[in-house]
Amino acid sequence: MEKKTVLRKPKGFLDVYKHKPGAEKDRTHYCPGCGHGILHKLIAEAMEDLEIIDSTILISPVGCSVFAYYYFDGGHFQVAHGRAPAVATAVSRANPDKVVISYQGDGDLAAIGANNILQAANRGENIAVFFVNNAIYGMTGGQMAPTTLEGQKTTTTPYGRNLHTDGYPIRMAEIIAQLDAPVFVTRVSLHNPANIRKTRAAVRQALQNAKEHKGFQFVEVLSTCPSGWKQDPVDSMKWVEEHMIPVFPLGVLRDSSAEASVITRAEPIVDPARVIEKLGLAKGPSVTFSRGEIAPEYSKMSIRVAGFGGQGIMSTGQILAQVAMEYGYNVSWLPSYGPEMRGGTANCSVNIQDETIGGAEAVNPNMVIAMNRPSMEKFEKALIPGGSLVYNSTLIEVKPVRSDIRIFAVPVTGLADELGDTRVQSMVSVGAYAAVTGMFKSEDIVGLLPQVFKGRKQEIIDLNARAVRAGYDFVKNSF
Ligand SMILES: Cc1ncc(C[n+]2csc(CCOP(=O)(O)OP(=O)(O)O)c2C)c(N)n1
Repeated sequence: MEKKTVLRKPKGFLDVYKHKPGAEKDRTHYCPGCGHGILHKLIAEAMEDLEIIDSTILISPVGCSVFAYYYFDGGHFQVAHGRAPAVATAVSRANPDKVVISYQGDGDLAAIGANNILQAANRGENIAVFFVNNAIYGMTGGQMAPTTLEGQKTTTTPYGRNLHTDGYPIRMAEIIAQLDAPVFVTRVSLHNPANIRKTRAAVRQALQNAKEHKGFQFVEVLSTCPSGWKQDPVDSMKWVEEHMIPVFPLGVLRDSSAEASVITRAEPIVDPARVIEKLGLAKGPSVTFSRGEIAPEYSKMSIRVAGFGGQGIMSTGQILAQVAMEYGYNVSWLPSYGPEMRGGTANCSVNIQDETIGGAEAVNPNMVIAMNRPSMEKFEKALIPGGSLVYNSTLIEVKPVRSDIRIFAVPVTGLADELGDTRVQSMVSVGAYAAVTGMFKSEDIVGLLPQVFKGRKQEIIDLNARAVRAGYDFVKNSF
């Protein structure tokens, strides 16, 4: 029978690459001559041949490979710049039967994420790291990376990398290889077919070890970036051979695959039952207050509180969450700080609902409490149609622009000042929130204040009680 060669996409890839909703293409977003596509193919083939497609979880980074989730037919997490090893650690420890891949560029792994990778390697996490070293920050247009060569021109080293001012190229594989824990550490290259075959073997070795849960695998892959290097693909391949390999020699730096024992980190260090008991969670939710009638639009809240640092933004959110717990709701509170603490912008997200909370950030809130103008301008847009905007009319002189939301102008700072202390603004906001939503009774909040201000003087508690009532009454009397 005649032998036929069938060229097809490896099954480790998805059938269709959905780059953008509605724009399905059958090719990748990589530039011609880029090494990422070749390495992607080698990984996808190995996933198929090692039968790990269903058990692979891939952590994609920030950089040109951010879109790995468009291509691979495995589980995915996309993470913040440099944080793939940390997320891979969590994923692998929570799922000890899975193959966890951390795919990273040199800006990602060797600059912003350098400590992350070192600590994960040193702990010998059960992960396979593919480190694409193209000597440059590709995605952002070709800035210097820690791996940029001496004399190499980049957008941030227009006269070439100067060792005296910019330091030396970092050899990550060598650094990782001298740690005790890693099992397999190698450097390979994609600059010609013979080396692509060696890379193929290295990818398989790393993934085979990962499949057998044999600890930390590190494959550094020298790769081309014709766009970032301002060269054509053919010259790029020559450049790897002539310039990169002398600085980043190829070969296996460490391989204890044969002797490495299977590492299992499934056993929790702390017994979860003890944690539950210690935190008092075993008792179930403590419901102190009974709920009143709540309009359907306020029965499930996703709230953004925003303003200047120092305006009590974080405490407003915390107190809303704390009070809601006493009514038996599930709650979350997530702070987000600007670069400065006092005087800078700050906001927090609060969720209050009966269902389990999936994500803590209030991306599309149904309530925004804006304490200053920049916060209102930023978060008014995010409100869902029909959502509620409570804004601090003492400090915000402009009017909200949307007509499809409910608007509550509350002079939060003014009401606090009338009580003699601007710092009680947060309690005025909490009172206003209670009146707008009907979710809390003002006297319930007041009843909780001794607990909130435990150990503080009675006069502070009384002042805050007046602030809650001031915000509550203002809304009740005005709207
Ligand atoms: C915290 C943070 N800082 C900076 C950036 C901007 N940024 C996006 S990609 C990138 C560099 C990626 O370079 P590399 O890891 O080498 O990957 P490549 O694009 O070359 O594949 C940077 C600095 C960001 N997205 N997040």
